[in-house]
Amino acid sequence: MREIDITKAIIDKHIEELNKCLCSDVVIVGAGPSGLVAGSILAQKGYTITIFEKRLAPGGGIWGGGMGFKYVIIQKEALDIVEEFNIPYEKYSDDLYAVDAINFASGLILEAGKRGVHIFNLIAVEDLLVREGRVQGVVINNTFAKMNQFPIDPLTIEAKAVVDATGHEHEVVKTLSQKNDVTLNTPTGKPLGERSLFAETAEKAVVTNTKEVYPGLYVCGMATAAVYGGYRMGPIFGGMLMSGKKLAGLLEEALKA
Ligand code: 48F
Repeated sequence: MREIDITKAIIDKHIEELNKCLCSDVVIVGAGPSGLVAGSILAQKGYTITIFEKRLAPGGGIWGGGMGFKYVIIQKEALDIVEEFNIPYEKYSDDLYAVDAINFASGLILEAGKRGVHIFNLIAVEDLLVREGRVQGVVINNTFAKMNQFPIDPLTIEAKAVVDATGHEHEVVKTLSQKNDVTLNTPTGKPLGERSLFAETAEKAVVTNTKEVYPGLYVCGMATAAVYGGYRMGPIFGGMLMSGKKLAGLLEEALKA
């Protein structure tokens, strides 16, 4: 066994997979719960789905549970999605179910991989391809290059649709709005900013506000709160799952049209 054969295998496989994603059907930015659910549902239907995650571990805000206590809560109405992803859960009360955060994150990630979602970690989306009034792709860079502000030029990926699933940071919508003279589909044309914690209202709004925010750019999960002025909800995750599922439906319709 030669060490360079191991190296070559890794390089070959990485480049092979990245090449498959150059013209993706959908690029999802951020591998949190909403992005993973949306990507998994669409990949199962045969679409080429690429998720770029800037951190080492996909899973976003799931891993830390509530304040580092390792359970998260799912409400009854989102339980079908937990079951679809084969994630173990326990009934806690009439409408609240407890899920071990580690099982939850790893279950969503594994299922996404099995369904053929291309997840690339340590890659940050730093800009967008905007042409003729439409988002047509993303501009990506190595996370360390971005963190250290090294002067390294990025690469680009084309997509029929791009999704901001970056959570509280709403990095994609923020970048689009700050760098371009564009009007978003919000009351002011700009991101409205997130409001304080109010779980029940927040959970409903996350689903309602899952939509196309600018031609070719969709928003799901916690990013919807930052873009549309929704409330935080804390460690209850049903809204994230339902947002991902709703997004998959919207994108399927758009991709068919
Ligand atoms: O925040 P996150 O988990 O997104 P989400 O699907 O879920 C939110 C919940 O986790 C939690 C909550 C539930 O009650 O409030 O916050 O909306 O995951 C977002 C992911 O996006 C990545 C980030 O590292 C995280 O893993 N991300 C953020 N900006 C970029 C990015 C970027 N520019 N490029 C790539 N990944």
